[in-house]
Amino acid sequence: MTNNNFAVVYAKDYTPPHFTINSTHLHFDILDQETQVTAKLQISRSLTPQAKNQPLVLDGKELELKSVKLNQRELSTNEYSLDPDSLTVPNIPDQFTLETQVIIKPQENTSLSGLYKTDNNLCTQCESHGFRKITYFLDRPDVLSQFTVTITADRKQYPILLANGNLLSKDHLENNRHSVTWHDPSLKSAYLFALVAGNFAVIEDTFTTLKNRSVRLQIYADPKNIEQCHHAMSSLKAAMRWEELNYNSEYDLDMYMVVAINDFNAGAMENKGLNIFNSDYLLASPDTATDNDYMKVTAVIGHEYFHNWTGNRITCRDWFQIGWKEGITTFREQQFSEDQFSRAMQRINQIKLIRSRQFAEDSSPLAHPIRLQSYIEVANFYTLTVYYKSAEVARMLQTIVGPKVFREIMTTFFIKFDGQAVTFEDFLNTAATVAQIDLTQFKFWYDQKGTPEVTCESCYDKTKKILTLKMQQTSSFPEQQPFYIPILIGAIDINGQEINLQHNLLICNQSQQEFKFDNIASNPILSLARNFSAPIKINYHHSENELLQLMLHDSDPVNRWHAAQELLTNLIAELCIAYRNQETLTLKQSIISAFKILLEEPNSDAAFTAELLQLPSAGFLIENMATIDIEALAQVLKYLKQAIAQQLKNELFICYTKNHKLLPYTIDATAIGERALKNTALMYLSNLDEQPIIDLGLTQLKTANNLTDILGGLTALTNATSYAYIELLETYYHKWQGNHNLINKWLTLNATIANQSAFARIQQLTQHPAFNIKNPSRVLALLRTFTEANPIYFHQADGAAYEFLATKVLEIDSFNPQLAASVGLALTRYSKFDPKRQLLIKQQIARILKQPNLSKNLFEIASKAL
Ligand code: HT7
Ligand code: ZN
Repeated sequence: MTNNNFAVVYAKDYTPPHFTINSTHLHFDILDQETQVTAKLQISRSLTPQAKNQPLVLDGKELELKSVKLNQRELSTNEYSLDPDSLTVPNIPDQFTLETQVIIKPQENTSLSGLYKTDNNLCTQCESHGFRKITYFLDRPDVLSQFTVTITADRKQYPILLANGNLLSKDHLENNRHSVTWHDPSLKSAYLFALVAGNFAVIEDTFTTLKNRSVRLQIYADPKNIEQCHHAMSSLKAAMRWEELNYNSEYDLDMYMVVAINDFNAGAMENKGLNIFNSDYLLASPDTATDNDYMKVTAVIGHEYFHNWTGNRITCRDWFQIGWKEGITTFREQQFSEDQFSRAMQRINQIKLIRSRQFAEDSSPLAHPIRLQSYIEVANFYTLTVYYKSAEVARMLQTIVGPKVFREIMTTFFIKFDGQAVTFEDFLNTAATVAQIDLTQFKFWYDQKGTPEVTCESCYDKTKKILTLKMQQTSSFPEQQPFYIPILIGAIDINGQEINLQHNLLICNQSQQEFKFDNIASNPILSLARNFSAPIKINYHHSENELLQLMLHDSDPVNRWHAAQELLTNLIAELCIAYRNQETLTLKQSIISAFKILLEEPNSDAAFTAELLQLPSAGFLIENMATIDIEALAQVLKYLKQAIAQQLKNELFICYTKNHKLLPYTIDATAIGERALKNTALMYLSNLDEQPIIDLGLTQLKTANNLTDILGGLTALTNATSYAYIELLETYYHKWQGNHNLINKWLTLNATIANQSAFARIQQLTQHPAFNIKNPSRVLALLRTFTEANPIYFHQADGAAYEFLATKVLEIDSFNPQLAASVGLALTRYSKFDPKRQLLIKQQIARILKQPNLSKNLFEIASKAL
């Protein structure tokens, strides 16, 4: 128990369930003011000695219990006991049927967990602990049951009634009501249960598996948005084929349904055969979704589909194992996306996320290993570490064993553990057996927190032609064991030519190590951790000239980009010092020349060139600079953009014109790349604040046939200091106000404008009709974007933005604790800041902790943050 009386759950306390639920029959009677849920469970006592004589304890929360029947006999209230979290029935046989009837009120459920109302429809979210808010059950992932679900509702209000599996029957009832029954033949955990009832339109397609089985595909959405579902449908078919070709796994049911809703606490949910999506991650049309949104839809559709094997058919034994299902699925999603779009740009975006946000999590008070040891509220741990660091660990395993063996590991695992609830050990043991390697040390990646740092020193002996590379591994948690780190290495010479090394994969698995390479003809420029082969920080001193060579010539695109970022980060750090010393800021000619080459080189992958030209984000700089001087950083970033624009005006303009093609909108890699590059050029140019550039932005707005270009134009115009953009934003609000996703975009755009009025604007926007604090997408678009994409103004010196955020977090906590905890995370990333700012943030955390009736979600985040 914590001092707030919240129980802490420990991984070491896991015990197998005392009962199994062989079959589950649910009946939902959806009425105006309430829903009645009747659950008939066929239960058997487990054969383990510990299960003997145990009472049945079912999880249940916020349920109004009407009756309990044991083997059809109604129990009197003294034959069972109830507390706020459970129903206990003592004295039960080894095999029995238990029937409960409860009343729930979805229209009053604001937490978006369990059964809840969204617009005028009903839907469920059961991961992690939502099912217990629907009925009494063994709500734990290692209890797998076969579900049959009947839903009865008004025919007009709820014409569509969906649940997992196959449709068994449909009936018209009296009083304009109807009823449907669904049966899911697969065994599934309760968290994968789903129900949707409401008024939706549908698009349909079929997918024929390689074994020639036909699967019916349906995507449901609000009738006015149904035409925006075609991209999701083609992505789904691509994902299904990709999974067959790459992992040899076929879809198992006859139907696969996806539903888009507007109120959702995450991106999407992989419920068996009935995925529920936040509409932000499903709907796409040229004028409502950017290129990034299109790619996101493909990625999330893939992610939820890939869960069918890694998560659903093979599930987690307990919630401490979520990093397994989320990591491996995220890795598979990334592989899929890399195959669909620009590989380099996809990988760079994954790395950006890790290096700016996951590393920040690792260095915050909420740092945790991929496999947690304890939690108060597991919903707080669907984190960057659990998803993205875990995906990097899966990728490292692939790097170590090679793609062919990795695939063999996966297919062997699928066969061996199908239908089971597993642990990380089950996966690693399979991997070790198939690859015939010892993964004991590799496992530390799952159980040790923090970002390892590898400090490298190289020495080249010109006469013997030997290169010596020394590595030292350290961690901010000194008690930890060294990690098993695969470091892909390459080298180029001074002319940018690749130098052949005898080995390209180094394993750094000790605190100190030395590697030697012979026959190295000339002094090599090292390219370390190619393709970001491990989620680590590398400390290695490259001279400015070496970084320029790597940026222009490395054969590894990731390290070309990495070199550019390092070069610019070093430059920004130097300029910050110059700014503080009141020196004149100047931009090095070498960087201008390199940018010139990039702008002028024929771009076979324009999306990649656009990435190379980006300045490191403020978030990345905060995480990676030794000291943070927010005021200096704001001025230096402004100066740098202006200086680049001034000195490369011609080249940027030509690049813009070359890549600005008024063609019909397509989402192929070439078109996406050209738009990215052109909008990068426009963004730089907008810093010149000159009328011809403003006109260019305005013309782009007028002629654009897609949202990427519209937002490119709007971003440029809001960036140009002298342009009166307020009116323009209002015009777009009126243009977009009927569309949920466009209003999210509008709020995001407002929240990213990095100028002095940023914080005042955010405050005002929380009162704007566009904002709705009850809708997670709106809250994230405005508040999360402000804290993460506009950190310079979130961290303004007086701490007013911290106080404002804490107030909003407390308000949200009263109706949606999960969302409150997620937004509140911004107040836990303070370790990089000066003592004054740290104090101001901590005061707000302390204020949160003093609040009576704090949810356990927010309590856990805030108490750990102090
Ligand atoms: N597995 C899903 C996680 C999720 C979730 C977790 C907690 C609370 C609400 C949630 N909604 C979805 C999504 C995924 O990773 O695919
Ligand atoms: Zn997932």
